[in-house]
Amino acid sequence: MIDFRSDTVTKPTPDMLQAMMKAEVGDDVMGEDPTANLLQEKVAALLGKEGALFVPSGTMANHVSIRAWTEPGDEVILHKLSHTYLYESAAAAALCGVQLSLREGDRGILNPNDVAEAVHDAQRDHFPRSRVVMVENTHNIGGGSVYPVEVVKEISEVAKKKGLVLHMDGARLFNACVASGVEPQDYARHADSISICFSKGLGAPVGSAVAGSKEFIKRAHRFRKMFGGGMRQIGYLAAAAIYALDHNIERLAEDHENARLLAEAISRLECFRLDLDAVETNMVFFDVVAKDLDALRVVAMLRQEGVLMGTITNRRIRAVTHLDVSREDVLKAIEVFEKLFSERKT
Ligand code: TLP
Repeated sequence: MIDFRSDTVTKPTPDMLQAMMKAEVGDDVMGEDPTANLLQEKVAALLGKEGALFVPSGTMANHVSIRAWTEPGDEVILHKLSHTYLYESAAAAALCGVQLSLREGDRGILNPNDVAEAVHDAQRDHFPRSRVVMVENTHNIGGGSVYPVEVVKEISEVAKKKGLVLHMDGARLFNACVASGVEPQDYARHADSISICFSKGLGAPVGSAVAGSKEFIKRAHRFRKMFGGGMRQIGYLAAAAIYALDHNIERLAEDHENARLLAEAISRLECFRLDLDAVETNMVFFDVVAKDLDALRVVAMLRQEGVLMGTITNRRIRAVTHLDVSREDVLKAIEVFEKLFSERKT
């Protein structure tokens, strides 16, 4: 099977497993896991922050951050297609007690003026207290789109001026960095807190981190424990994350090239609609326009031929490239597409 369902599906390579097996470990809830501590220092340095915290997932990274910045009844401003709104089991409501203010924006990118307008007047008790602006970089459902760093800067200036903080969901920050040439620190300097994931494009089996000031990390640490994310001998997992940071960032460029190759081939088929300009990183979104097909049917046909992709709506399909999809795999997938769909009309 050639698995384009997500970059979360990668399995550790033998070298990564070796690094995991050699890890020195201790009880991390007691702060005594040397490898987790090393990872946290490394992440903090990479992002130019005072501290970092290893957490089990991107979802937890976002919610220890939101909870650390807010009190129940506060409001978080974010894009209406953000992962935190669509795919995190309403944790913002259930675990943090916050209200989400959903905004528009081309391809998942918020507009600084719109953010400014969304902030409530802090003096009026009728309104929720606007507290956090959240940006997702790259933006998943926006198409794997890269936040221009100037836009992040402008949004952070709006936030600061109005007394809010900016949290960046950087589950795929390194894809954004590799695609744009912007350094991780140069994105992170505009964010009061930032999450990254090791288990997406970077190929580790588990894990994410959040970074920010010492004070923020202290609060996030408390909520990690409260949310059940205090883990013990996690050096084995932290070693995989360290390996991922050391070896798997630059190679994301290959995933981006593979995504483009796949996108170009799909865009030539009449029964699909695909905007090539929207393919900026490792994600390819396309719509089924043929009347006698829909997304579920297309995905089922591809599966029969050994190609896995995911549906987003009944017309929209997502394909994600990653470490476990080679160029040869992409070429094979293209052959499958051509075999199945080149004769189909709209
Ligand atoms: N995204 C997954 C699915 O949950 C949809 C995927 O396959 O893309 N932020 C962003 C931007 C994400 O894309 C994801 C995962 C998360 C956070 C959550 O990470 P995990 O799955 O580690 O909780």
